[in-house]
Amino acid sequence: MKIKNSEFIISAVRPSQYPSDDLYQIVLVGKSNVGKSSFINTMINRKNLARTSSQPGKTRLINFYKINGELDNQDFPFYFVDLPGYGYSKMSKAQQAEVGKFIEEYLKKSKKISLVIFLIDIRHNPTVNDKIMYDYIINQNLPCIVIANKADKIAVTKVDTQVQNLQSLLNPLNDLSFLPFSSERKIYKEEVWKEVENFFI
Ligand SMILES: Nc1nc2c(ncn2[C@@H]2O[C@H](COP(=O)(O)OP(=O)(O)OP(=O)(O)O)[C@@H](O)[C@H]2O)c(=O)[nH]1
Ligand SMILES: [Mg+2]
Repeated sequence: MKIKNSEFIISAVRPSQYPSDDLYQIVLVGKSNVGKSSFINTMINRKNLARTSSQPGKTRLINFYKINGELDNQDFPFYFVDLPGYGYSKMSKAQQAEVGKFIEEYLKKSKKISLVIFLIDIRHNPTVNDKIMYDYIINQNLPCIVIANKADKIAVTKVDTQVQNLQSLLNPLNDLSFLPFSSERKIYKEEVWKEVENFFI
């Protein structure tokens, strides 16, 4: 994928603020701090377009980034949509429920989702909240790929086995793509782009 330009469009808090054009929306879903915003920056070669933080729970809005969106651009234009992370333990239960509702509202009401990129941490088995979110995505019939992020945190020789292990836990049917990734080292980027491009149809 050639990234020619990328720009921040809007931080939405309600569906009426979602972009109304017909561009593909590729949305990042995952627990707080798993690396969603960093993933966007890495994929589009920008240091800090999507706001990242070492303090989880930073992204509380739905941020839309338009990629390759200039008028004369013949390359696939699309949005990366950065959702807030769920499961931030320092939030009260009520705040966590509110974030959950927010995520669900986007996944239900945006009619333009062409792909959900579901991020999990390669080091750990999926959390209870990961499982709930994963089941929700599948039950909504949303197209989805799973990214095992922070692959730099484990030995290179263990990456493949761990990705398979995570797939067997979440997707025993083996019918989704599971891929490793690392924003820290910027590795596996080409493999992930190749997979994402399959959803541009
Ligand atoms: N080692 C390592 N750290 C990463 C990677 N990706 C992100 N991080 C770090 O993890 C922290 C959280 O990254 P973000 O991209 O802000 O995570 P997020 O999922 O957007 O978090 P919320 O917006 O709070 O839901 C930051 O300190 C990042 O530098 C990775 O691949 N490897
Ligand atoms: Mg974020």
